[in-house]
Amino acid sequence: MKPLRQQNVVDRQALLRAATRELRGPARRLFLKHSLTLGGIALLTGCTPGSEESAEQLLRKVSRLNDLAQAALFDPERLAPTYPESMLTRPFPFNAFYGIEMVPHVDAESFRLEVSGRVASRHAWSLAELGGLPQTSQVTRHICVEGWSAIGKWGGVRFATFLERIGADLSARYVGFKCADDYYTSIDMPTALHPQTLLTLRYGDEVLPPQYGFPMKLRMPTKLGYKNPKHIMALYVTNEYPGGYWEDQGYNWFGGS
Ligand SMILES: Nc1nc2c(c(=O)[nH]1)N[C@H]1C(S)=C(S)[C@@H](COP(=O)(O)O)O[C@H]1N2
Ligand SMILES: [Mo]
Repeated sequence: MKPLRQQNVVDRQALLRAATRELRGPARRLFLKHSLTLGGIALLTGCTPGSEESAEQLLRKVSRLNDLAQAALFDPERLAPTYPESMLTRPFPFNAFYGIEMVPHVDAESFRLEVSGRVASRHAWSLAELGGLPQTSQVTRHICVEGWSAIGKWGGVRFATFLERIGADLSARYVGFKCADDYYTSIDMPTALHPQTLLTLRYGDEVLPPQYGFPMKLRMPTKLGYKNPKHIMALYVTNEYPGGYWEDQGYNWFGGS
């Protein structure tokens, strides 16, 4: 337990150094004094709110600072709440950037999960192979920024186990996901390795149904709904910031709950 905590402290300091390095002299002093007035934010981000365009840029930069803060505060050992099965929300809500009639239907037989980037093995995984890895399940709350939350039960492989199997570079910054609809997103490596982050193949006691993301959904009870990709077709490990479908339209990237 100790080494992980120490690691986390080192990461926090590294992040703080990275954040302060980004700042110019007067802004750094403001940052250290915690005097985050609007003028302070303007200095901190190098943006002056005035025109609509610069206000937008300003908000994006504040959101990226927020990512650094959330990453620094993220505790890789802290568990999100779990619930008894008696509290499952029925029916579990469906949500996507399109209506339920547009849900993609992926062929189970021919499906292969593509793996690329900073990994030792680019082997593409069949559903049978993924089902052969150690399975676990959990009952957690999914929170959507559209104003609803629901408790569901998902089962699958610990994502940390999967990343180890493919020989992923666990010191890389991001894991990116490409989905069967045009959705895409990406997460930070500490969250990818969190013990409750599961590559899920099942919902409740069934194979994950199409509307909930067949063939698989990455389920993270430490992140908001839009960070949890459904219909994953490909994933990659990278140090280049990959963004996401909603994130590129202004949603906060870290997206912790
Ligand atoms: N591929 C894909 N994944 C996605 C989305 C999407 O539109 N496409 N929507 C996200 C959002 S905003 C939410 S709230 C959840 C909804 O998951 P559910 O349908 O299982 O409730 O999926 C997330 N993952
Ligand atoms: Mo959502």
